[in-house]
Amino acid sequence: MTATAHEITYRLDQKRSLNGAFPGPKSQALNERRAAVVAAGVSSGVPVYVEDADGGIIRDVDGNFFIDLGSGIAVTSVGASDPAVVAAVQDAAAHFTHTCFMVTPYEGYVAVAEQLNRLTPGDHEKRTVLFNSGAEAVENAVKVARLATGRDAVVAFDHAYHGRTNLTMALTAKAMPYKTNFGPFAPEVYRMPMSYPFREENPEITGAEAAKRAITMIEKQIGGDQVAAIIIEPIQGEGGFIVPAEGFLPALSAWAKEKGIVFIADEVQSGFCRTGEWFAVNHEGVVPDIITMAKGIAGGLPLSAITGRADLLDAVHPGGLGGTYGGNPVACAAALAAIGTMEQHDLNARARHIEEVALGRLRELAADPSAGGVIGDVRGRGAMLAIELVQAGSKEPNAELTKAVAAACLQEGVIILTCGTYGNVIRLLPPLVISDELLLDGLEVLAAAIKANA
Ligand code: PLZ
Repeated sequence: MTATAHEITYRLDQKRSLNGAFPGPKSQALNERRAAVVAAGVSSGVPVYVEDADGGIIRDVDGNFFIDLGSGIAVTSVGASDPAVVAAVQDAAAHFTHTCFMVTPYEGYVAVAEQLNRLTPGDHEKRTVLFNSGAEAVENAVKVARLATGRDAVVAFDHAYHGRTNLTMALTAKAMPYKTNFGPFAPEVYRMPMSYPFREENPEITGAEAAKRAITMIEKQIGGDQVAAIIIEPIQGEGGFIVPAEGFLPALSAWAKEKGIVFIADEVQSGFCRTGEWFAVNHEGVVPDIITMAKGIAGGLPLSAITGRADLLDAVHPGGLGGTYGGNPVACAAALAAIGTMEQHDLNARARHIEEVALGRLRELAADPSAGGVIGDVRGRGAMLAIELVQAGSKEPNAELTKAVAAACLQEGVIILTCGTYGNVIRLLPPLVISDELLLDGLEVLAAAIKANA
């Protein structure tokens, strides 16, 4: 049976509604206050301020109801105010907000580690460490890989996004806005060609061949025995929701194993039911040595984690890993509740249902002559879906149209995110608890926006 959102109860009316032009007066006033105090380097895609959010709806301070097709960048998969998460957070906070796990430990941290060791792929012995952000998880995965292997080099891929801290900027591929003028960057990071089916020169290239291409370059440019880790997003997020050709990830991970290279799957964006599996690597049966997690893990609270082979993680000397806030007790309580909600409502099935509903609609739209041939590619898994917009009849990226479509959607009350190295990808990341009605309404708005702007 296909899962529906019917058993999910909502606090806010799940309906798009705008009361006049926005930003309304309250949001405008907040924007003015903000401009005087918040650094210009932090920008927001949507000019309204949030007052409440629930299910697939974000309500602003002026009473506008927006459809949320972004989940705060793939975070609020269980919704922005899942009752189980809210109750767990309230209860945890009422007892203690912090003690520092490195000083006086508590059960929540251990319980989250138990859950992550259970849910991540592979039935080998595992260990977990908790942190605060995705970037911090990535940094620590690389630290562990370097220590455990005694090697320096780290391999990342074209179009990769791994964060904004110094090492993760080096791992991230795109200069603007993430890297430009923020260097110098960490050394010993090497970039290899990704499998990007839509943009391959040879459209016939298989996943195994694309892996071979990268492996040959690694061997020639670095030497396999110099490489501590290969880090890859199994479905690339910020880089454009790029799903590598089938066989690419298994071939890479098999080669890494052969060479003693730590294979790190960065599942910060793709993890926790987003793609219809607990982790995106599960679609091809790949078992990473270390997996990085954040975003969807804790229903909106800041928490991240690395889970991996016990021999790698336990190689680190006591005191070598940690941080003041890592595995904060309130965030741990939220994670346990969010994981509970994912299991109780079978959000993996919900994500697959969203794929069924949305992918069909997007493919129809791509083939619809009134969309003017601007949808070059439709791709993704589960509730991590995208369309790549091009100049009609070519593969030339169309960033201008992408911006215009996102703006037109927002104008109609639908929050839609863009991404991609070329800025020409519209991505859908709805909360997994969104109702079919809202999802379909959002997709109709998107279709109309494309037709009107194509
Ligand atoms: N790895 C795969 O997607 C975060 C970044 C938004 P943090 N992606 C959203 C932005 O412009 O800053 C991300 C990711 C993958 C790592 C990260 C980093 O996670 O929690 O933002 O540090």
